[in-house]
Amino acid sequence: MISRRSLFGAFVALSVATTAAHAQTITLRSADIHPDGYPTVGAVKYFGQLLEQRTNGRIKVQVFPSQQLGQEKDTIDQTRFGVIDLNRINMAPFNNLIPETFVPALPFIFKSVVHMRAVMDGPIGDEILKAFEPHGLVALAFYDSGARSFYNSKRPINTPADMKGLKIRVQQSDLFIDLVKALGANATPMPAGEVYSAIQTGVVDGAENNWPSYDSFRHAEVAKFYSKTEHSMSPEVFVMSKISYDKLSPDDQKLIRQAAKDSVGKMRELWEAREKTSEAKVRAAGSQVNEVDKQAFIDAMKPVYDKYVTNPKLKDMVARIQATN
Ligand code: BDP
Repeated sequence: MISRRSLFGAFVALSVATTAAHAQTITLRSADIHPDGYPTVGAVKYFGQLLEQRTNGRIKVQVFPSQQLGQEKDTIDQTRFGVIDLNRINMAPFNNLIPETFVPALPFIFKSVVHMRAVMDGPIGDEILKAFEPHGLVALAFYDSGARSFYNSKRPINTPADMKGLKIRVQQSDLFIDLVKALGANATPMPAGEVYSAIQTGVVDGAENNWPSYDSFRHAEVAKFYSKTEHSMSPEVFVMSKISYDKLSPDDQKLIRQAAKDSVGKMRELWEAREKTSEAKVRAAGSQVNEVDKQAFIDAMKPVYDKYVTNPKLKDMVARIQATN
């Protein structure tokens, strides 16, 4: 027979357990400058769904798209200080902080998407992910970002000579400034959110990006000439604040890492579809697209390699990438 006391005891224990379970419900806030529906936002939401399923709802992810938490560079600091838990961001704004991150952004370092994935999915990719840790960030996964090409409001670019004198917006990365300078154009670093009006008002003549961003940022409306230089495949990276990560149990940390890895395939699926629809959309809306003399662009990039690939570690990494099939 159960005594009153033990019934009471059982009730208390249960409510404590419930309270404890409640107290342990964790919601992680994730930043993205892209709007809802963009592949990166979709991939992080998918990551959140996986986590929620695998923890029976104990860990949730709330994505703040459309620059709600700020431009990329601001969100880096907030993530390092633990104000934002997760951040999907391009590698370029990390270039000045973490030298390893400029390696996959180097002009023409990858021969193809297949080559890029082989490198980023393998040991070189892991080394680059690890390089974030001393900077207060746990880099969880790379996401595809296609190839970036130049576009502008003035003229088609066929050879580097056509770039001469153009004012081109770049991401806030010295590597990208030098890349544009090596082509004889003027580089203006600025956050993505300011580029549309900068082109519209003539502060810059153009920028460089992949099809989905050219479309999604509506740059196609103000810069009709899209020239397929495909000069950089600077990937996206999904990072977590080390402060937030360290608060989790080792088991939860493992779940986070695994769910991030498992979201890469989803990202690639969303990305491939979006590249096609964006390209078709901007072409139909009147963008003038042209192929370029690629070799001339590759040749013009030598000074960038000479300036950036200087120490033995980076030289070795570049050599290993070039040797990867
Ligand atoms: C897009 C990236 C985004 C960058 C943006 C840019 O997805 O993270 O911020 O380019 O050019 O392709 O700033």
